[in-house]
Amino acid sequence: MLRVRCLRGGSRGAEAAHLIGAMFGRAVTGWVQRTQRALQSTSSAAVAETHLEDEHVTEHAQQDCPVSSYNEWDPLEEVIVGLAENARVPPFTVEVKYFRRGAKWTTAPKPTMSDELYDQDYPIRTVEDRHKLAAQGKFVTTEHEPCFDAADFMRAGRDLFVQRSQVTNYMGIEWMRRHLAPEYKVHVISFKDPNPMHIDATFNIIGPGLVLSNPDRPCKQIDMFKKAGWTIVKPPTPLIPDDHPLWMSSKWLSMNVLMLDEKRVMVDANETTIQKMFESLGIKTVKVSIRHANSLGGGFHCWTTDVRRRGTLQSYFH
Ligand code: ABU
Repeated sequence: MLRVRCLRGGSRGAEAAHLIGAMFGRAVTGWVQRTQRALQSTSSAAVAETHLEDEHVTEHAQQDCPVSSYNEWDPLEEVIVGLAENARVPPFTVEVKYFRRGAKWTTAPKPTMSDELYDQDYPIRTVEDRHKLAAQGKFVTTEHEPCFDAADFMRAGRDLFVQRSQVTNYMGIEWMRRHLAPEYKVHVISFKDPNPMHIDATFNIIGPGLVLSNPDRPCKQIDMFKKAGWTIVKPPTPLIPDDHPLWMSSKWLSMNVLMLDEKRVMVDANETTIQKMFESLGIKTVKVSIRHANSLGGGFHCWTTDVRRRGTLQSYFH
């Protein structure tokens, strides 16, 4: 059974929680509804399970750690879905429960976001200028201090892929590299993209050696993947109308999908061409309308955090 948690914070929305609940069927819908009721009846920022008794920290746990997600496609067991209402940095809620049950808990460096972190002269108007600067690896953020968004990383077992973007700098990438070494290798990859910000509508890994690569934003290191035997799939042009309001996102949210397991994907109900593409790859599509959440910022991959997937740590990149 899939467990869905709803958390307020960032650009994550309640609508997505309802949608995902509806999509997964009655059991999960009931859970989401109970969660929503609980949210309405409490001022606390998040909701936790009601059936779990308060637990003390014990020495058990590593073997049944509640947090474990080695890649983007292993069978999904627990997922956090964000809520947009009262979005803010959420207080600790499920983290404490996970920690009690054995999860390793790390807080990444929190940028001060001082003026020095931003290039005050960065050209925000002309796309040509931004293309030129992006080609030189220059973006609106400087290297004043580490900063990164997790959404600029993609997981594939022992290999992680990250882009230097408007919101992720090389110091942030280096922090992640040192933090995860030597078990994991962090590869910096780049794209022909004047405004990179979150990799999951650009290069979305959907299976072992299988990646959706945005044809508008070619990957400059694609040969590295081809040599490793990966299959590169170019998704079709999105169908979302040009006048559909989007926040900090592009129409390529169509490829911002969530894998439920290797053979099932959650995809926008309106994006029929990418649905056909998935079916031709032997991947069953679970169709959910998410366009209203697109307007708040992001697609399925953005709105969710896969807390636990069933699977083992492997290498898919040699
Ligand atoms: N945050 C994912 C969307 C980024 C993009 O549209 O390229």
